[in-house]
Amino acid sequence: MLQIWGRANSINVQKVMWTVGELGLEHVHHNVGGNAGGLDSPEFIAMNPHRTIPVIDDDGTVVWESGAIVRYLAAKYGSGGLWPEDPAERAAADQWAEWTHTTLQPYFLRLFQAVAKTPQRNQNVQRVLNISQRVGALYQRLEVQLEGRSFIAGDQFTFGDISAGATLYRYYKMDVPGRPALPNVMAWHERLRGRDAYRQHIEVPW
Ligand SMILES: N[C@@H](CCC(=O)N[C@@H](CS)C(=O)NCC(=O)O)C(=O)O
Repeated sequence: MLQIWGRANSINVQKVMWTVGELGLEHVHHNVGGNAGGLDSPEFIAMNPHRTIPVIDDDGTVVWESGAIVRYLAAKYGSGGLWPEDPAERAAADQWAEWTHTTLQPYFLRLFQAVAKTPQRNQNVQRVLNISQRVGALYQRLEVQLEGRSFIAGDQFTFGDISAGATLYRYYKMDVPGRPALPNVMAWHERLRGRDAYRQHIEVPW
């Protein structure tokens, strides 16, 4: 059976769990990482030498890196749905997933650390504003992409919505100064919030 390692409040684990939820996959979840520890055990290192979560073992197929796991699960269990069969349609989703991992998420996590993980009295107001502006400019790209589209690659919900979509709960729950008005992103967020797996795995306290 599919096994997943990683604490439920890690954004990278959340992407995987959201995917598992969308696909309705039976699984066993191991709570490791953060206060639970467990990433330095020889057994864990044998699965993932980088000692990070998430990791999955799908009947002997071990995969680490959240983006790779989401794609593996979508390709294996969601062909024609989460995983568009047509390479061009798939690339339309994949480019946004890749962009999220390489561009949006690193800046987003800086903002998250500076706002949500730093007591207000210790926050550097100017630094927070600078990061917020950068992150806001990146969400503006999503705003443009979502014009006239229900989901990131068109009318169908795909794995491309999962990576970028996983940031939205935190972005709107945090007290972010200078957050721009993003009507298309907010409408997309509402559509994602209508999905059971999103609410179960993404709307998790950090
Ligand atoms: N690029 C990796 C990043 C993995 C990563 O840094 N995971 C964090 C959690 S989000 C981690 O393992 N932190 C150590 C811990 O939680 O103890 C991925 O997407 O899977």
